[in-house]
Amino acid sequence: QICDATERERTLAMIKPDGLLGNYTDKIKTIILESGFGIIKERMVQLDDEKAALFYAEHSGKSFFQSLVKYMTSGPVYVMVLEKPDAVSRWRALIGPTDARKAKVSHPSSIRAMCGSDLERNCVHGSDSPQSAAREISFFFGDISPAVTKHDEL
Ligand code: RTP
Ligand code: MG
Repeated sequence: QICDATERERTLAMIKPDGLLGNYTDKIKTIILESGFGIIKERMVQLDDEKAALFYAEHSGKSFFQSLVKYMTSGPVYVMVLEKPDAVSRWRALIGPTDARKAKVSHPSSIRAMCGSDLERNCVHGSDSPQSAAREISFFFGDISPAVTKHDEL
């Protein structure tokens, strides 16, 4: 049992404003649960410019940054902490490529193919590494209990 528990990994999943507006939340959560992820935490958040810019700080120098911040603040987002073995890469595989327009051709059963529109409006986010996942999970949820719980000593 301890062996299984230590193989667990967590990632941050987000339904972006276009996903919420298009009423894809229940559909996406069903896919998540049917794919064997546990949903450890979840909440709806309205990002402001400062928070959106901080979340995507790695892209701050890029041409699409201002547009990205505008998109990410255009309505609420729904953030979830997902857990299962290889959660980071498994969730990235489920959502598909960044450009939803291309996803509809190359990965038609992906989540971005289902609810995204183009390179920017791609309806979902996934952490790109375990390090990013740790940063993004604490960004939205602060310090939460770790995946492996130590048994209490009596
Ligand atoms: P995400 O971080 O949201 O999961 O997306 P990703 O890893 O697949 O792509 P990333 O390169 O991290 O880009 C972050 C988000 O910025 C928007 N974007 N716009 N117009 C453009 O050239 C462009 N490129 C990226 C997308 O919303 C992308 O998800
Ligand atoms: Mg990214």
